[in-house]
Amino acid sequence: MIKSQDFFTILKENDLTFFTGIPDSTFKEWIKFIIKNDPDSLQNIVACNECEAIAIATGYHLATNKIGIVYMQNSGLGKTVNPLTSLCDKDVYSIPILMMIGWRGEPGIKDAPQHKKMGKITLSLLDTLQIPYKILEPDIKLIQKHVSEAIIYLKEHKGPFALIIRPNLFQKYSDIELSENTFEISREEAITFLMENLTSDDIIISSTGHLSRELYEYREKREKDHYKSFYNIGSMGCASSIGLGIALQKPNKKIVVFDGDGAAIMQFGTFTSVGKYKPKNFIHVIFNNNTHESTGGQPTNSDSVNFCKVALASNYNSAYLINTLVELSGIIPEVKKGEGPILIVINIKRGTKANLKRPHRNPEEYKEDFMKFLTEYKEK
Ligand SMILES: Cc1ncc(C[n+]2csc(CCOP(=O)(O)OP(=O)(O)O)c2C)c(N)n1
Repeated sequence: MIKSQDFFTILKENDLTFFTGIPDSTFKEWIKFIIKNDPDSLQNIVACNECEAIAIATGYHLATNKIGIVYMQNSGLGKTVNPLTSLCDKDVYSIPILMMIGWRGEPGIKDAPQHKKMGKITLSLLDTLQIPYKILEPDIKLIQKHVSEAIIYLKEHKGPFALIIRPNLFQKYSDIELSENTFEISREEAITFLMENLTSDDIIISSTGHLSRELYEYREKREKDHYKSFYNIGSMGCASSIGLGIALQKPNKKIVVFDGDGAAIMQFGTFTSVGKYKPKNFIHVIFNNNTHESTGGQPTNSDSVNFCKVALASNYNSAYLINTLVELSGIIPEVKKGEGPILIVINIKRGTKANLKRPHRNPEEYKEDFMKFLTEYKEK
């Protein structure tokens, strides 16, 4: 393992002090380091998605003639293909960017199913994009050499270069947690409350990370009615769009989306699609902890966002901001009677149980049960 400080020293020697991206648990200790050292010795801009991060680093380069670093999990690499090919590529504007890509799903290493395909194709996708890369080994001298090679390439060829990061490259940076929020409800309490008071027979589409895993645990411990859930374990930010697609086909069934603040921000445009097509049976719940908790608690930009105003301005019918279980309980009758789209933002504190379970069956099996449930519903 290497120390984040040693890695940063190498970057700083090469005038690389600008960072933007979406976090990955693969290098959460490194991200803790850049958050803690921003803005003293570096600048870190929290992006809404990886595509945007490439564009922000492009703007940084245009304004300074320096090279920005974009960090991401390899699941976000797909989102960057458009700006990499149509903005940064040498056939277009030739923008040098150093990418740090967390390698989930590396062949031969056990990982969750949503990482399998991208893990397998990460290096070949970079080859296809004609982006050279180095896989970083835990050897600081070798890393120094790779960064020097990257700099030579970036300056000569003026195009993107990638550093591939495996889990556990970085040592623990510090025990200091990233900032706490002051909210009082836990995600588990909010899920339990909603499941028991609002959604027992509804369809729930849940977002990537701890949220789907907590909902899974809820169902696993009780009725085991997983068939009413679509656990959107990958494709971060897509839960509300999946919900929209179902809601429009099943107008008599309530569709409840359990979303994260980071995920909602990642695909913010979805608010406009939901508002435009206005499904009456659509309830969108955002569990807002102001962080990407599932990848280590890095901040999202939600502390400066008013989700309720965004939803109303996008043509949702109503929107509620909830801080306590009493408030949540107070809106349930209205929400049950009300016409969608309805947004409920629940401010939740950080934290989750250790060793949260993951859905244990093959995702396709859950999908088949879920589709059967939807079909049978139609026949009723
Ligand atoms: C496109 C993409 N980028 C990054 C990730 C890695 N990732 C998984 S969960 C997560 C955080 C989700 O944050 P939020 O929606 O706020 O939910 P929380 O983790 O706080 O429950 C991230 C960044 C991913 N799965 N997909």
